Amino acid sequence: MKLPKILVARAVFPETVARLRTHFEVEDNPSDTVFDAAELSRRLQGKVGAFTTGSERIDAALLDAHPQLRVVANMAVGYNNFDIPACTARGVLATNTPDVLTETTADFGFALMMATARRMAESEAFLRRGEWTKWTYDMFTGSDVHGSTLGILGMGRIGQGVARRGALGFGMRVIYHNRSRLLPEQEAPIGARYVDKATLLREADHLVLVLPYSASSHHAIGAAELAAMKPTATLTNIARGGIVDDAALAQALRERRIAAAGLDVFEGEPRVHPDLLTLPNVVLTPHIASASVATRRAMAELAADNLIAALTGGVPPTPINPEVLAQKGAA
Ligand code: 8YV
Repeated sequence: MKLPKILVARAVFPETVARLRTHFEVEDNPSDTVFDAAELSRRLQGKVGAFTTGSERIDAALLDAHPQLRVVANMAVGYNNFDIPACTARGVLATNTPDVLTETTADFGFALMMATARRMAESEAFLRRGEWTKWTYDMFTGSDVHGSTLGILGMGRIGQGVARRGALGFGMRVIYHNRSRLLPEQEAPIGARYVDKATLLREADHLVLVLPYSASSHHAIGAAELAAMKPTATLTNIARGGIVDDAALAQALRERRIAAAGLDVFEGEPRVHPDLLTLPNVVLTPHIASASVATRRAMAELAADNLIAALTGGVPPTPINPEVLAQKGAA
């Protein structure tokens, strides 16, 4: 029997690829080349499914070139690399990997915020350079995390995870802004207060960005927003590059209009704005917030579960556009 053909667009756990091979004829990418649009299109010839990461753009032009494609399974919770309306219009199911990475990503967001507030990267670099010759009363003094005001922009699952850590573990006052307000029973255990964006910017001691990227969140934090923050505040971005105007942030950090930033994501990554690389008061990590071994395995397996279910008549666990399944059910 001929197996359906799929593409695994990036290197992933061999066990996941082996599992996919029990259901499909798999073209994988063990050398982990990041395909440009033309190469991705070439590799998708004859494929009914694609296992993707945030690096692969699935847009209308690609979908039009591959009418045989039925499912695109992203190994990521974020899916700004997918044109969802284009997928839905063509009956292509899109899936992502929510939930399995929530706590791991919230751990990292909190760690990055703490590293930023307490100047961990800057002080470690100082020590490694051999510059530590004596204790000094104000050496690398930062700002307290415990008891301060935690601001969350984007209060989905990961945002709530960061808020829980702050409120329950560190006695932080939590304020947040989001498209929609949480239910009272979600706000109450963490004492979270819904505020408008201007209040969030003005009152947060530590602002953490956890909102999805879209045209409407592009440069949600730019020069004006940075100017509205406290000069002692920190900004942490574990969401997506492009939500922050990195050039404006570099300028604000240079002029100490905010104290420091922690960035796991960048506009145009893996390129990083050169000014950020030269500044001491920014902690930079290479998009690793979900990178615990257990969570990356869970993400890969969930993406595989989605592909297998979608192409073998099962129910995909985490569809982004379930209306495609409803259309198929009705057909
Ligand atoms: C991924 C992420 O590692 O899930 C997301 O949205 O940003 C990360 O967990 C990355 O997108 C690679 O797919």
